[in-house]
Amino acid sequence: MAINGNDDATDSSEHGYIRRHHKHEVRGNQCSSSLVKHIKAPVHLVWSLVRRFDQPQKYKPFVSGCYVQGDLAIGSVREVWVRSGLPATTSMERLELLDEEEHILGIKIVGGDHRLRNYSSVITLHPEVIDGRPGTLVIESFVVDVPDGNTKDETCYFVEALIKCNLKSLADVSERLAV
Ligand code: A9S
Repeated sequence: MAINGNDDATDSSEHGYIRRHHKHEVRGNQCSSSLVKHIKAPVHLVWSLVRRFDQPQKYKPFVSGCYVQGDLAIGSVREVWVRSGLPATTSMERLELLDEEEHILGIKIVGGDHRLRNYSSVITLHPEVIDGRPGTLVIESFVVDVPDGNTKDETCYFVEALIKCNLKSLADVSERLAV
């Protein structure tokens, strides 16, 4: 039983979700953060976009395409093609966790011509009611090495800005489908 009287397993607050699913081991030279987005669309619809490890371009605005070796099993690796104008052209990413019941996707970046080393992220979806309609609370957290020559704050700011764009686009695509 947690101090606030909520039992961890049943605590359905953002705080409870973050504590349960978004704990990252953060080393001295790393930064970590989590972002929250409330989407006016039901969880099954948002999940239908998030779960597609083979098609991140369904909602990620910086991605032009993707190629996956293997059969989308845990451990599959995708090659993500990044749109021009960004500080990368490709990113190799491994599927770490895909939980169809709990709506959890975990990935690790394992390569690519960019500066995000040891990047690991978890995204979780939670049902909620928004304006009396079925909605989705999305939480995305990450941990990443702070590159040489950058500060923790700069690195966190950079990654948070990218994830905010991804979550805004996920909301736009989901809410358009939910109409
Ligand atoms: O795609 C994600 O889920 C999250 C991030 C932070 C992806 C970042 C990125 O794809 C760029 C957008 C190209 C920025 C990578 C891997 C490196 C970058 O520098």
